[in-house]
Amino acid sequence: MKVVYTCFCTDVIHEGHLNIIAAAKKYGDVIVGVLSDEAAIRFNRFPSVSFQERLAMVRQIKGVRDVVVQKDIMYDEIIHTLKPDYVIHGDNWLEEPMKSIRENVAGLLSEYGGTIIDIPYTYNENVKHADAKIRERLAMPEYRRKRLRQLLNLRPIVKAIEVHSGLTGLIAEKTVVEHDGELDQFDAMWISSLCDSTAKGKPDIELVDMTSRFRTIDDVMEVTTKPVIFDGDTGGLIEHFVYTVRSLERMGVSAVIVEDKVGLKKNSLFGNDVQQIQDSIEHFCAKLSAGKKVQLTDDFMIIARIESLILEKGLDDALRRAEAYVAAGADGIMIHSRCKDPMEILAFCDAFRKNNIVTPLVVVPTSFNMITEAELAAHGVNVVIYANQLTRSAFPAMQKTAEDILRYHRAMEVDSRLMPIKEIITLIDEL
Ligand code: SPV
Ligand code: MG
Repeated sequence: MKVVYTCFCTDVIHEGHLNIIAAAKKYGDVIVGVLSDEAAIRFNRFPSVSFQERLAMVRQIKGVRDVVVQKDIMYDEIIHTLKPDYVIHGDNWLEEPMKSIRENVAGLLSEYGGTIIDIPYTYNENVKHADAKIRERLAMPEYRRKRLRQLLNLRPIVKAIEVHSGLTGLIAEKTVVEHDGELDQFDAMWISSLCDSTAKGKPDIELVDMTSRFRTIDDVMEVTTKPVIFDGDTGGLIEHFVYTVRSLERMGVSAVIVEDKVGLKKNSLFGNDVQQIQDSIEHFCAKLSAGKKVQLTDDFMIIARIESLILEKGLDDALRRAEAYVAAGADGIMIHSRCKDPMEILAFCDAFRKNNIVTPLVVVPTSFNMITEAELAAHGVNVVIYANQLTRSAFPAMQKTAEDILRYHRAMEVDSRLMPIKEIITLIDEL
């Protein structure tokens, strides 16, 4: 008997999958691979059921001879092991970003004369409904909140990008790229105080109040499923911070990052060019402990942000604070720097990791932007936040368009750089 292989990356079996199995059976014995969690989250949604449940679900399909684990998105290992005569897949993999997977399979099969079978991808009302149900489930607070902790266990480094609206949320949610034969996407979203304020034309000084910041979170959450890390600025008064923690946790936010500053907060990237006051270790620890005390689930994280390097207080001060904040209950440490050279941040990470290998480390490489994710991970960093790049790329593009319309007294000259209306409409999902 010939062997036909297909790989499933799904939380429910619907008629689309059964169509694939029915078509596959005509060619030989069917083996189905179930994609591991680690691989699935590189380009697909976070699984809403466990890997074991997905295996069991596929094992129940009639007509499947064998069920195996596929550990990578690309098929190298599985094809070398199984040497299938055929690999069958829905024809949706003829398009980006999955095209590169098909190319990978074609190359591997050509080594020994195997064949690809593309069958029409099934997309009807039932499939659409099943898909929407998974998305809705992933967006529910109880599923979304714990996702950051889950990702910290699954990803070598969790990648978050700044969002401040439904539209930027959709970009974070849906952007998947293929590069050098690998597929990748963002894991999480950062609700930046800088960009949330900037979008409202306001300075980043805790002027945009919590009610408004929560509205932004809600706009983002309405159209996304990925976990949210909230920039909580200083957290305000301890008496207020505890309410913020409760609200964020209830909304399904995964983490709040609070910085150890008091008084009028200014953006860290100003450093000592403006007056900024660092909190005392004792007072900031009291804030962290108070927050930890009121949270109701084990999912929610309170991450302490250390401003010692920003305020030029030195590495020892930063390390002393990190130790104290962890002892006070912080679930993670964010270390910030505005040096262009990443050495300052890396020195902190290396020193911190000498005595602590478990507490997640977060960095925001806006100034030290030449460092790669892999290099940061090698120094013990767990979360990288691209904190403002979407806002900083959109603003000049909008400004240039406005200038050119004024310059030419019509819109024709700008049109070639605009997204077609048809495309912008398809960005938005309809129920
Ligand atoms: C933000 O994005 O608002 C931050 C990061 O707090 S930074 O602007 O670098 O201080
Ligand atoms: Mg901020």
